[in-house]
Amino acid sequence: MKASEESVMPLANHVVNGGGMNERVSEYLDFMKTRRSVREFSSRPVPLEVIENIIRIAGTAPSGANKQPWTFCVISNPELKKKIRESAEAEEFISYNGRMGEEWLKDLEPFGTNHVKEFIEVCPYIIVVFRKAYDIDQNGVKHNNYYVNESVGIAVGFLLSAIHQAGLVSLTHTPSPMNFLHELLERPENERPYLLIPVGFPADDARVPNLLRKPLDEVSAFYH
Ligand code: IYR
Repeated sequence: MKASEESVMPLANHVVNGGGMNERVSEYLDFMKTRRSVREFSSRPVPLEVIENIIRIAGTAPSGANKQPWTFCVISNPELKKKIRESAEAEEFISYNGRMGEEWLKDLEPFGTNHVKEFIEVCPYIIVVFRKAYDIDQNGVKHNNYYVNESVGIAVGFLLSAIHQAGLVSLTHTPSPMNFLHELLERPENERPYLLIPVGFPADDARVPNLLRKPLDEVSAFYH
């Protein structure tokens, strides 16, 4: 199918003009290498406009048929954060005490994680990402979304990069199962919780595990 003439536009200049390509991408690599998941947050406030722009950046992600099948819920309300923490910890407690196997516990050992999720209450904002399994229009009619997991995963990648660009830190937290988020945030029936992401400044004494990233030859295969 060909897009109609009226619905197309030229690309932004920087895409067409390849000058400085290697410098830009090398700088971006150095910058992204410094991004880390953080589990100890400061309660230092973050301007809401920054969070809004971070979400706008996530919203520029490609998605199946441009359906943008996501909702980013931003929670700063202390009572709601407390309830979310309690429910997340209850599920995590079960996971860490028998629900998941020995291998899981061993794989997580280097990260020093446990069922205590203090960061949910400490950080200024939690972003809970929902994926929209389908859309519901104003008349209550259901419409398909496509490649929803892929689309929302890409949007979250953009979100994490934007959080890093803002000089803030985040954690991709996956309380499991996380249906409690659907209830606590009173989301519509077409939405499913995808990830819980605390956002803020790191605690002064925050430490991160000393992780290595796999080298290029381990994560790629070239076919010239
Ligand atoms: N969701 C749990 C456990 C956990 C699982 C994986 I895989 C991680 O990379 C990190 C944590 C938790 O958040 O503690």
